[in-house]
Amino acid sequence: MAPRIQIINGPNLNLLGKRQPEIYGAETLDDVARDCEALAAELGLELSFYQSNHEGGIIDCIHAARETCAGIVINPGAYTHTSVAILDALNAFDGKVIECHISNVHKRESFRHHSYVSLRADGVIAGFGTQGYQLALRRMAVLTA
Ligand code: CA2
Repeated sequence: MAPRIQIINGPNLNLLGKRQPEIYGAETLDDVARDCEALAAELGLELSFYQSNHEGGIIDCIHAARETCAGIVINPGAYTHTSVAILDALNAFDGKVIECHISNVHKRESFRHHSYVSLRADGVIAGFGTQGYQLALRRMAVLTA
């Protein structure tokens, strides 16, 4: 059976392509989902795509993935820098985890330099724009083979 990968996007990422294109690019989240679906088919991966502006929704999604998914690609948005609860949920997930940021967080404000999620992530991508999701999926295909 094809490994299933859960892609999770956190708060405000529903605005992708609609505001601040100089930081986050012109692609919408629907564009990202469509590109990821196409690549997943090529790579032999099943995909689930989720976005929430709520910490609890993201945690519930991670819990559900425990039963169904071999890997999680997560852009936790600003929760990256604040959420021990999301880190705890990821620590209860046995599969692979890749943290993905559209912008290069290390080139931005110092409060974006620390990530709780990085303590759990098997890999971290930052600064590759929305292409980062595709790079994460390519790596997931290797890690879950
Ligand atoms: O670079 C990333 O992917 C971030 O995870 C994005 C978060 C930010 O808080 C992190 O430090 C880095 C913010 C997401 C906001 O997304 C928007 C997209 C378009 C317009 C407005 C916000």
